[in-house]
Amino acid sequence: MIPENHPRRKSLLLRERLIEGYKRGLVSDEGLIAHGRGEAFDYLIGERTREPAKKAIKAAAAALLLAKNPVISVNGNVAALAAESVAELAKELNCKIEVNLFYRTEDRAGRIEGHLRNAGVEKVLGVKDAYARIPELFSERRKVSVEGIYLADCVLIPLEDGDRCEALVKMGKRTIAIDLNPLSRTARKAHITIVDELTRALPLLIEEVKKLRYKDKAHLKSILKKYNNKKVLEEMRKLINF
Ligand code: PTJ
Repeated sequence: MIPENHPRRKSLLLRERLIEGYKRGLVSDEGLIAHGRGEAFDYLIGERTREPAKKAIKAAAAALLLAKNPVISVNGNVAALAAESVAELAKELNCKIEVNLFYRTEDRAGRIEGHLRNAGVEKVLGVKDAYARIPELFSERRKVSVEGIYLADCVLIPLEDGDRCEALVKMGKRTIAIDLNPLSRTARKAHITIVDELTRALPLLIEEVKKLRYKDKAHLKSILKKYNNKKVLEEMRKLINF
């Protein structure tokens, strides 16, 4: 039992959600460790959404609204922590959702699909249809759906590894990362990097999509033109004070 007034209650509840997902076979063993790394960075950024992340969230919303074929990539941690927000964001954008796992097993992919369906997602790609391959990538993450990530022009990649992020960029896709580590290769390679905790960032991204939805394309393009990911990462790094 976590006391109501515990100063780090939210963080501890998130940990419990991840462990619950682990017990249900959604999260890999390694996913627990990856979460710990995220927690450490979140502690350093003050466990709140900082200004540079808000700029990245706005740019991400603009990019997703401008995309012709956006896809949200979901791994075990993302499914366990934020299935409902992923479902809501996909609905707002009318975009596809694809399961893509680093430590891929067909059993876990199937469980994640079921979990996403329970959260309201009608169609989940990347489970039975991951026949296409991302070139020059050798991890299990190379396996993608033609209908989804393979043909997407914009991919939201929360908690990604650097190799695949780089490969997606090379394929000409606009990539939007959510990663608490501003120093990671994913953070540096993505076009837009939201350095924030996933379950805080997604609701803010949904709000921003709702706000920008009725703006014309020129307005959305001007947001992207003004956005500078390198600068945003540098601002985040300074906030952490490395
Ligand atoms: O489900 P699978 O098989 O695809 O595996 C998923 C993990 C996350 C285990 C896999 O992608 C992995 O090993 O990731 P990495 O390379 O450890 O990178 C995860 C990144 O996400 C790290 O930079 C963490 O700091 C960051 N991170 C962890 N938890 C969160 C986070 N960023 C935002 N929100 C979080 N909750």
